[in-house]
Amino acid sequence: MISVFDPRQSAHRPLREFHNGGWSDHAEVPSRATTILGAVGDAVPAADHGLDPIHAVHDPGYVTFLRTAHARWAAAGREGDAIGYVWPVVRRRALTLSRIDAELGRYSADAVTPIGAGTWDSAYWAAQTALTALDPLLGGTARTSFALCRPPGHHAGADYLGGYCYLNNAAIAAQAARDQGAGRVAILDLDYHHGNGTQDIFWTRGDVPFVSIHADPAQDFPFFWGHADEAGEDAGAGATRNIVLPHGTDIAGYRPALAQAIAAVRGFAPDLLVLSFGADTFAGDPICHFALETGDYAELGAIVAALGLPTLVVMEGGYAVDALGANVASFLNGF
Ligand code: OKP
Ligand code: ZN
Repeated sequence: MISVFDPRQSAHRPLREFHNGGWSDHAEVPSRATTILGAVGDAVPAADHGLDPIHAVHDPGYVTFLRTAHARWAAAGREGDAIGYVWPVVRRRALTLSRIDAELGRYSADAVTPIGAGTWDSAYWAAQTALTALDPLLGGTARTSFALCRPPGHHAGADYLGGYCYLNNAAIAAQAARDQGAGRVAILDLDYHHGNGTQDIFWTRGDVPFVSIHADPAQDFPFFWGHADEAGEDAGAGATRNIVLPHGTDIAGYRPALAQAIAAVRGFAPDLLVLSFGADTFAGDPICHFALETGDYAELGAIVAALGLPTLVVMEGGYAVDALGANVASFLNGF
């Protein structure tokens, strides 16, 4: 299996996180990626595919905001990371304002996703990492590849950041595959959290079906998306499937959900699979509440592999840094 990792992804180093009403260390740390790299061994760096495939998914105004936000925050006299603190609530009229404080609200879904001096570079190279890992699948020289992306992407929508995510790496790769001739590209999201950004991006489309297993959003982040009755609209009606599980779910509870998700993916008869893989379903994850064990990931990998599809595995979450390398390696070995 080909793995892609780009060291420029380590420039993103969020200083701290607003957590339970106070500040704590940010959970999405650079060592997440390097510990996975250590466990998977060899990886090639990303090749630059430019901005076009990013703009094929994300609003150019949002991309410019992301690229320039930290410099504008600093120019406004602020120290540290740029973080939004005022949002245009539902039913407020759409205003176009250029003040950085206003744009942070316009283009973000939460206050846990800081923009620092290195954020754009890392998000850009994470997207390039996914695109680079896709190439051998499209070229027919590999059946499976692993994009070691950081920061993660599945909470980022076409014009918003959130949930530690800035550019939606999986969506960018899926769209690039479509644009290069893949007929139908399914996205299966096995991160602990619902991939609301991915769901939003493909909500009205039938060519990129989205299937996700995640913690019930009635109980957990991102709360406002990912409920079982959300199924897509217009040409996308029925092409979104959300399978929700309660806190405490272990492999015995996860297995039937995965069987259901696999059946859904198979039903869409895709030409290619993009797998948003998070290891934050691990029992020891510090911010999540499922109970999978390291050995269980090999079973998950084998079950997904049995679909027999060309598969791009895109790294999403996983915050138990000490076990993260072993969990990802278990999944990829099982695959
Ligand atoms: C990103 B990915 C605040 C809780 C906020 C955000 C979780 C983002 C997860 N105390 N949690 O899906 O792994
Ligand atoms: Zn997650």
